[in-house]
Amino acid sequence: MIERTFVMIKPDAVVRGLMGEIISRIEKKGLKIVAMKLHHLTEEEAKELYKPHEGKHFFNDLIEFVRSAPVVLMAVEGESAISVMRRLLGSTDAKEAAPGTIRGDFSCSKSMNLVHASDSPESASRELTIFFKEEDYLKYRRVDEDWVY
Ligand code: FUP
Repeated sequence: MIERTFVMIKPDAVVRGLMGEIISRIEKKGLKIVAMKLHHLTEEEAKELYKPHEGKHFFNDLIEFVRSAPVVLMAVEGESAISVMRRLLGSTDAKEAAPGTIRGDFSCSKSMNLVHASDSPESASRELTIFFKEEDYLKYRRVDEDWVY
């Protein structure tokens, strides 16, 4: 089934110059980025995004971290996009993430783990609506009747 998921390239990846690498892996996997913006999260947006973690011991540090520099917000579509994106990322704790995954290849941290992606259809829908409106999702095809890229 074609799904749409929410992906956020976190401040550590942006500051380390890994935006291109991460976007490239998403594209090469065959997923489509249908909306994208570089953005500095407000406190309200950060708290809304991580609402399910409110009250946990790492919550305040997490909010501070995701607001420490710009992030890239994306809507990503494709066959089973939600689970495919999660596998591209690897485990939350990047020390445990398998080599070949984004976290496994570029991080050793549980908190600064480079990218967020929704973990279920319910989370995807909730998270996407925080940042995007229906008209933000753009349609395109790899090969059109008139243009071959
Ligand atoms: P994930 O879905 O892989 O992003 O992981 P979680 O939803 O479990 O956690 C959200 C974010 O909280 C993680 F990306 C990193 C951070 N976190 C910590 O900093 N410490 C923890 O012990 C657990 C999560």
